[in-house]
Amino acid sequence: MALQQNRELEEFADEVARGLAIHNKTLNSKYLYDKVGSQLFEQICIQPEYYLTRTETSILNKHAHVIAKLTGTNISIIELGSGSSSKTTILLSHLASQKKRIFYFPIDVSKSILTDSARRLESQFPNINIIGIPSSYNIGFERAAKRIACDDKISDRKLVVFLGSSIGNFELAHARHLLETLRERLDTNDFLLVGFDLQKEVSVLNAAYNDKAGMTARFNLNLLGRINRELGSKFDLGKFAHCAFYNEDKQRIEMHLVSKAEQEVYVGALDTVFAFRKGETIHTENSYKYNLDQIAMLAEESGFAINRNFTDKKKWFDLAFFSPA
Ligand code: AVJ
Repeated sequence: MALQQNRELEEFADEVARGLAIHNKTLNSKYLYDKVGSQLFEQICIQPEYYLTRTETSILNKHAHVIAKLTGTNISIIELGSGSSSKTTILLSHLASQKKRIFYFPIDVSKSILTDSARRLESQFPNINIIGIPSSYNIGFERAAKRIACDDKISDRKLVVFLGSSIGNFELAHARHLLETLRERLDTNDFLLVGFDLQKEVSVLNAAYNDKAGMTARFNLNLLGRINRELGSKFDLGKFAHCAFYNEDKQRIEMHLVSKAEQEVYVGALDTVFAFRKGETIHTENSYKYNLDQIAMLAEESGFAINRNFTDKKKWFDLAFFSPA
Protein backbone atom coordinates (compact mmCIF):
# COMPACT_ATOMS: atom_id res chain seq x y z
CA MET A 1 0.00 0.00 0.00
CA ALA A 2 2.81 2.38 0.94
CA LEU A 3 4.47 1.61 -2.38
CA GLN A 4 1.29 2.38 -4.28
CA GLN A 5 0.91 5.64 -2.38
CA ASN A 6 4.47 6.58 -3.31
CA ARG A 7 3.75 5.85 -6.94
CA GLU A 8 0.60 7.96 -6.85
CA LEU A 9 2.48 10.83 -5.23
CA GLU A 10 5.22 10.58 -7.83
CA GLU A 11 2.67 10.62 -10.65
CA PHE A 12 1.02 13.69 -9.08
CA ALA A 13 4.42 15.40 -8.78
CA ASP A 14 5.24 14.59 -12.42
CA GLU A 15 1.92 15.95 -13.66
CA VAL A 16 2.29 19.14 -11.62
CA ALA A 17 5.85 19.59 -12.91
CA ARG A 18 4.70 19.18 -16.50
CA GLY A 19 1.39 21.02 -16.19
CA LEU A 20 2.82 24.16 -14.61
CA ALA A 21 5.94 24.38 -16.75
CA ILE A 22 4.15 24.88 -20.05
CA HIS A 23 2.70 28.07 -21.42
CA ASN A 24 -0.97 27.10 -21.19
CA LYS A 25 -0.83 25.79 -17.67
CA THR A 26 -3.10 22.84 -16.95
CA LEU A 27 -3.70 20.18 -14.28
CA ASN A 28 -5.70 16.97 -14.63
CA SER A 29 -9.13 17.32 -12.99
CA LYS A 30 -8.82 13.94 -11.29
CA TYR A 31 -6.49 15.58 -8.76
CA LEU A 32 -9.38 17.75 -7.51
CA TYR A 33 -10.61 14.74 -5.53
CA ASP A 34 -8.42 14.29 -2.47
CA LYS A 35 -10.17 13.93 0.88
CA VAL A 36 -10.93 17.65 1.18
CA GLY A 37 -11.87 17.94 -2.50
CA SER A 38 -14.29 15.02 -2.32
CA GLN A 39 -15.96 16.59 0.71
CA LEU A 40 -16.24 19.92 -1.09
CA PHE A 41 -17.69 18.16 -4.14
CA GLU A 42 -20.41 16.66 -1.91
CA GLN A 43 -21.20 20.24 -0.84
CA ILE A 44 -21.37 21.37 -4.49
CA CYS A 45 -23.91 18.62 -5.14
CA ILE A 46 -26.39 20.18 -2.69
CA GLN A 47 -26.04 23.80 -3.90
CA PRO A 48 -29.25 25.17 -5.43
CA GLU A 49 -27.47 26.17 -8.66
CA TYR A 50 -25.91 22.73 -9.19
CA TYR A 51 -28.88 21.05 -10.89
CA LEU A 52 -26.92 17.96 -12.03
CA THR A 53 -27.13 15.80 -8.90
CA ARG A 54 -30.72 16.73 -8.15
CA THR A 55 -31.81 16.01 -11.71
CA GLU A 56 -29.99 12.70 -12.04
CA THR A 57 -31.36 11.63 -8.66
CA SER A 58 -34.91 12.42 -9.76
CA ILE A 59 -34.39 10.38 -12.95
CA LEU A 60 -33.14 7.45 -10.91
CA ASN A 61 -36.00 7.73 -8.45
CA LYS A 62 -38.43 7.58 -11.32
CA HIS A 63 -36.79 4.90 -13.46
CA ALA A 64 -34.61 2.70 -11.26
CA HIS A 65 -37.28 0.01 -11.22
CA VAL A 66 -37.25 -0.08 -15.04
CA ILE A 67 -33.46 -0.33 -15.06
CA ALA A 68 -33.63 -3.17 -12.54
CA LYS A 69 -36.15 -4.94 -14.75
CA LEU A 70 -33.87 -4.56 -17.77
CA THR A 71 -30.80 -5.93 -15.96
CA GLY A 72 -32.49 -8.49 -13.74
CA THR A 73 -31.27 -9.02 -10.20
CA ASN A 74 -28.65 -11.65 -11.07
CA ILE A 75 -26.09 -8.97 -11.71
CA SER A 76 -22.75 -7.61 -10.45
CA ILE A 77 -22.41 -3.86 -10.31
CA ILE A 78 -19.18 -2.00 -11.02
CA GLU A 79 -19.21 1.77 -10.51
CA LEU A 80 -16.57 4.12 -11.92
CA GLY A 81 -16.04 7.13 -9.63
CA SER A 82 -18.57 6.11 -7.00
CA GLY A 83 -17.94 8.99 -4.58
CA SER A 84 -20.52 8.81 -1.80
CA SER A 85 -22.58 6.24 -3.80
CA SER A 86 -25.72 8.13 -2.84
CA LYS A 87 -27.33 7.98 -6.30
CA THR A 88 -26.33 4.34 -6.81
CA THR A 89 -28.07 3.54 -3.54
CA ILE A 90 -31.37 4.15 -5.31
CA LEU A 91 -30.48 1.56 -7.92
CA LEU A 92 -29.10 -0.88 -5.35
CA SER A 93 -32.35 -0.81 -3.40
CA HIS A 94 -34.10 -2.10 -6.53
CA LEU A 95 -31.44 -4.69 -7.31
CA ALA A 96 -30.90 -6.10 -3.82
CA SER A 97 -32.58 -9.45 -3.87
CA GLN A 98 -33.60 -11.74 -1.07
CA LYS A 99 -32.69 -14.84 -3.00
CA LYS A 100 -29.21 -14.14 -4.16
CA ARG A 101 -26.30 -12.25 -2.69
CA ILE A 102 -25.17 -9.60 -5.16
CA PHE A 103 -21.83 -7.84 -5.43
CA TYR A 104 -21.15 -4.13 -5.76
CA PHE A 105 -17.68 -2.83 -6.68
CA PRO A 106 -17.45 0.93 -6.08
CA ILE A 107 -14.24 2.39 -7.57
CA ASP A 108 -12.99 5.81 -6.46
CA VAL A 109 -9.67 7.64 -6.19
CA SER A 110 -10.65 8.99 -2.77
CA LYS A 111 -10.07 6.21 -0.25
CA SER A 112 -11.69 7.99 2.68
CA ILE A 113 -15.00 8.57 0.93
CA LEU A 114 -14.96 4.97 -0.34
CA THR A 115 -14.48 3.57 3.16
CA ASP A 116 -17.24 5.75 4.63
CA SER A 117 -19.79 4.88 1.97
CA ALA A 118 -18.93 1.15 2.02
CA ARG A 119 -19.61 1.10 5.76
CA ARG A 120 -22.96 2.83 5.28
CA LEU A 121 -24.00 0.51 2.43
CA GLU A 122 -23.04 -2.61 4.34
CA SER A 123 -25.44 -1.80 7.13
CA GLN A 124 -28.15 -0.68 4.71
CA PHE A 125 -27.92 -3.73 2.43
CA PRO A 126 -27.13 -6.96 4.30
CA ASN A 127 -27.64 -8.93 1.04
CA ILE A 128 -25.08 -6.96 -0.94
CA ASN A 129 -21.36 -7.59 -0.73
CA ILE A 130 -19.54 -4.29 -1.04
CA ILE A 131 -16.00 -4.51 -2.40
CA GLY A 132 -14.55 -0.99 -2.57
CA ILE A 133 -11.57 -0.42 -4.85
CA PRO A 134 -9.49 2.72 -4.18
CA SER A 135 -8.20 3.33 -7.68
CA SER A 136 -8.51 5.12 -10.98
CA TYR A 137 -11.10 3.84 -13.47
CA ASN A 138 -9.02 1.50 -15.65
CA ILE A 139 -7.03 -0.30 -12.99
CA GLY A 140 -10.10 -0.46 -10.75
CA PHE A 141 -12.25 -1.97 -13.48
CA GLU A 142 -9.59 -4.62 -14.21
CA ARG A 143 -9.46 -5.60 -10.56
CA ALA A 144 -13.25 -5.86 -10.26
CA ALA A 145 -13.57 -7.83 -13.50
CA LYS A 146 -10.84 -10.25 -12.46
CA ARG A 147 -12.52 -10.86 -9.12
CA ILE A 148 -15.87 -11.49 -10.84
CA ALA A 149 -14.31 -13.92 -13.33
CA CYS A 150 -12.45 -15.89 -10.62
CA ASP A 151 -15.20 -16.28 -8.05
CA ASP A 152 -18.04 -18.74 -8.78
CA LYS A 153 -20.29 -17.07 -6.21
CA ILE A 154 -20.27 -13.80 -8.14
CA SER A 155 -22.59 -13.33 -11.10
CA ASP A 156 -20.64 -12.93 -14.35
CA ARG A 157 -23.27 -10.61 -15.75
CA LYS A 158 -22.16 -7.03 -15.19
CA LEU A 159 -23.75 -3.64 -14.95
CA VAL A 160 -21.18 -0.85 -15.21
CA VAL A 161 -22.40 2.50 -13.88
CA PHE A 162 -20.73 5.80 -14.64
CA LEU A 163 -22.90 8.53 -13.17
CA GLY A 164 -22.87 12.24 -12.50
CA SER A 165 -21.68 13.33 -15.95
CA SER A 166 -18.14 12.35 -15.02
CA ILE A 167 -17.75 11.32 -18.66
CA GLY A 168 -18.02 15.05 -19.36
CA ASN A 169 -14.51 15.52 -17.97
CA PHE A 170 -13.09 13.80 -21.05
CA GLU A 171 -12.42 15.23 -24.48
CA LEU A 172 -14.67 13.51 -27.03
CA ALA A 173 -11.83 11.29 -28.33
CA HIS A 174 -10.97 10.25 -24.78
CA ALA A 175 -14.60 9.55 -23.91
CA ARG A 176 -14.81 7.36 -27.02
CA HIS A 177 -11.61 5.58 -26.05
CA LEU A 178 -12.85 4.98 -22.51
CA LEU A 179 -16.12 3.48 -23.78
CA GLU A 180 -14.29 1.38 -26.40
CA THR A 181 -12.02 0.00 -23.71
CA LEU A 182 -15.03 -0.85 -21.56
CA ARG A 183 -16.77 -2.44 -24.53
CA GLU A 184 -13.78 -4.72 -25.16
CA ARG A 185 -13.96 -5.95 -21.60
CA LEU A 186 -17.71 -6.49 -21.49
CA ASP A 187 -19.71 -9.47 -22.73
CA THR A 188 -22.74 -9.07 -24.96
CA ASN A 189 -25.08 -9.68 -21.99
CA ASP A 190 -23.58 -6.93 -19.86
CA PHE A 191 -24.87 -3.37 -19.48
CA LEU A 192 -23.53 0.14 -19.14
CA LEU A 193 -25.39 3.06 -17.54
CA VAL A 194 -23.88 6.50 -18.21
CA GLY A 195 -25.01 9.92 -16.95
CA PHE A 196 -24.64 12.77 -19.45
CA ASP A 197 -25.26 16.43 -18.71
CA LEU A 198 -27.23 17.93 -21.60
CA GLN A 199 -26.80 21.26 -23.40
CA LYS A 200 -29.08 23.96 -22.06
CA GLU A 201 -29.40 27.68 -21.55
CA VAL A 202 -25.92 29.11 -20.96
CA SER A 203 -26.97 31.12 -17.89
CA VAL A 204 -28.07 27.90 -16.17
CA LEU A 205 -24.73 26.25 -16.98
CA ASN A 206 -22.67 29.21 -15.80
CA ALA A 207 -24.62 29.49 -12.55
CA ALA A 208 -24.07 25.80 -11.77
CA TYR A 209 -20.30 26.29 -11.77
CA ASN A 210 -20.39 29.64 -9.97
CA ASP A 211 -22.57 28.93 -6.94
CA LYS A 212 -23.27 31.84 -4.63
CA ALA A 213 -22.01 30.02 -1.55
CA GLY A 214 -18.61 29.71 -3.24
CA MET A 215 -18.30 25.93 -2.89
CA THR A 216 -17.12 25.44 -6.47
CA ALA A 217 -14.49 28.14 -5.93
CA ARG A 218 -13.25 26.39 -2.79
CA PHE A 219 -13.26 23.05 -4.63
CA ASN A 220 -11.17 24.52 -7.45
CA LEU A 221 -8.74 26.34 -5.13
CA ASN A 222 -8.28 23.20 -3.05
CA LEU A 223 -6.16 21.83 -5.89
CA LEU A 224 -3.51 24.37 -4.90
CA GLY A 225 -4.07 23.43 -1.26
CA ARG A 226 -3.44 19.82 -2.18
CA ILE A 227 -0.18 20.73 -3.93
CA ASN A 228 0.80 22.65 -0.78
CA ARG A 229 0.02 19.66 1.45
CA GLU A 230 1.44 16.88 -0.69
CA LEU A 231 4.27 18.53 -2.59
CA GLY A 232 5.47 21.06 -0.03
CA SER A 233 4.63 24.32 -1.79
CA LYS A 234 3.39 27.66 -0.52
CA PHE A 235 0.61 28.65 -2.90
CA ASP A 236 -1.30 31.57 -1.40
CA LEU A 237 -4.91 30.61 -2.19
CA GLY A 238 -5.89 34.26 -1.77
CA LYS A 239 -3.75 35.15 -4.77
CA PHE A 240 -5.74 32.97 -7.18
CA ALA A 241 -9.35 33.31 -8.30
CA HIS A 242 -11.87 30.70 -9.38
CA CYS A 243 -13.10 31.19 -12.95
CA ALA A 244 -15.65 28.98 -14.70
CA PHE A 245 -17.56 29.68 -17.92
CA TYR A 246 -19.32 27.90 -20.75
CA ASN A 247 -17.25 27.77 -23.92
CA GLU A 248 -19.96 27.65 -26.59
CA ASP A 249 -17.61 26.66 -29.41
CA LYS A 250 -16.32 23.66 -27.52
CA GLN A 251 -19.61 22.88 -25.78
CA ARG A 252 -17.95 22.64 -22.41
CA ILE A 253 -17.65 24.35 -19.07
CA GLU A 254 -14.03 25.32 -18.47
CA MET A 255 -12.74 25.78 -14.98
CA HIS A 256 -9.56 27.78 -14.36
CA LEU A 257 -7.53 29.26 -11.53
CA VAL A 258 -6.47 32.79 -12.37
CA SER A 259 -3.37 34.36 -10.86
CA LYS A 260 -4.42 37.69 -9.34
CA ALA A 261 -0.88 39.02 -9.41
CA GLU A 262 2.52 38.42 -10.89
CA GLN A 263 4.01 35.87 -8.51
CA GLU A 264 6.49 33.03 -8.07
CA VAL A 265 5.73 29.85 -6.17
CA TYR A 266 8.31 27.34 -4.97
CA VAL A 267 7.32 23.66 -4.96
CA GLY A 268 9.58 21.77 -2.54
CA ALA A 269 9.08 18.23 -3.87
CA LEU A 270 10.07 19.42 -7.34
CA ASP A 271 12.70 21.91 -6.16
CA THR A 272 11.28 24.25 -8.76
CA VAL A 273 9.95 27.79 -8.85
CA PHE A 274 6.93 28.42 -11.05
CA ALA A 275 6.25 31.93 -12.30
CA PHE A 276 2.76 33.30 -12.92
CA ARG A 277 1.87 36.44 -14.81
CA LYS A 278 -1.04 38.52 -13.55
CA GLY A 279 -4.15 37.06 -15.20
CA GLU A 280 -2.41 33.84 -16.23
CA THR A 281 -4.60 30.77 -15.70
CA ILE A 282 -4.25 27.13 -14.77
CA HIS A 283 -6.89 25.11 -16.61
CA THR A 284 -8.21 22.65 -14.03
CA GLU A 285 -11.29 21.02 -15.56
CA ASN A 286 -13.55 20.61 -18.58
CA SER A 287 -17.14 19.51 -18.32
CA TYR A 288 -18.59 18.68 -21.74
CA LYS A 289 -22.30 19.07 -22.37
CA TYR A 290 -23.95 16.71 -24.85
CA ASN A 291 -27.09 16.47 -26.93
CA LEU A 292 -28.94 13.21 -27.58
CA ASP A 293 -27.57 12.90 -31.13
CA GLN A 294 -24.01 13.20 -29.90
CA ILE A 295 -24.70 10.54 -27.26
CA ALA A 296 -26.12 8.19 -29.90
CA MET A 297 -23.07 8.80 -32.08
CA LEU A 298 -20.68 8.21 -29.19
CA ALA A 299 -22.44 4.95 -28.29
CA GLU A 300 -22.33 3.70 -31.87
CA GLU A 301 -18.71 4.64 -32.43
CA SER A 302 -17.64 2.77 -29.33
CA GLY A 303 -19.54 -0.44 -30.03
CA PHE A 304 -22.67 0.09 -27.95
CA ALA A 305 -26.35 0.35 -28.77
CA ILE A 306 -28.60 2.66 -26.80
CA ASN A 307 -31.21 0.58 -25.10
CA ARG A 308 -33.00 3.51 -23.46
CA ASN A 309 -32.45 7.19 -22.69
CA PHE A 310 -33.93 8.25 -19.36
CA THR A 311 -34.26 12.02 -19.20
CA ASP A 312 -36.04 14.52 -16.98
CA LYS A 313 -38.94 16.70 -18.14
CA LYS A 314 -36.73 19.72 -18.89
CA LYS A 315 -34.28 17.50 -20.78
CA TRP A 316 -31.42 18.77 -18.62
CA PHE A 317 -29.80 15.41 -17.96
CA ASP A 318 -29.71 12.01 -19.63
CA LEU A 319 -29.15 8.61 -18.09
CA ALA A 320 -28.22 6.48 -21.07
CA PHE A 321 -28.65 2.74 -20.81
CA PHE A 322 -26.26 1.02 -23.23
CA SER A 323 -25.91 -2.58 -24.34
CA PRO A 324 -22.98 -3.93 -26.33
CA ALA A 325 -23.96 -3.75 -30.00
C1 AVJ B 1 -18.08 15.35 -11.14
C2 AVJ B 1 -17.06 15.97 -13.18
C3 AVJ B 1 -19.39 15.70 -13.07
O1 AVJ B 1 -18.23 18.50 -14.13
O2 AVJ B 1 -20.05 18.96 -13.06
C4 AVJ B 1 -18.60 20.26 -10.33
C5 AVJ B 1 -17.29 18.27 -11.30
N1 AVJ B 1 -16.66 20.66 -11.14
N2 AVJ B 1 -18.35 21.56 -10.20
C6 AVJ B 1 -18.94 18.43 -13.14
C7 AVJ B 1 -17.52 19.69 -10.92
C8 AVJ B 1 -17.18 21.82 -10.69
C9 AVJ B 1 -18.46 17.61 -11.94
N3 AVJ B 1 -18.24 16.18 -12.33
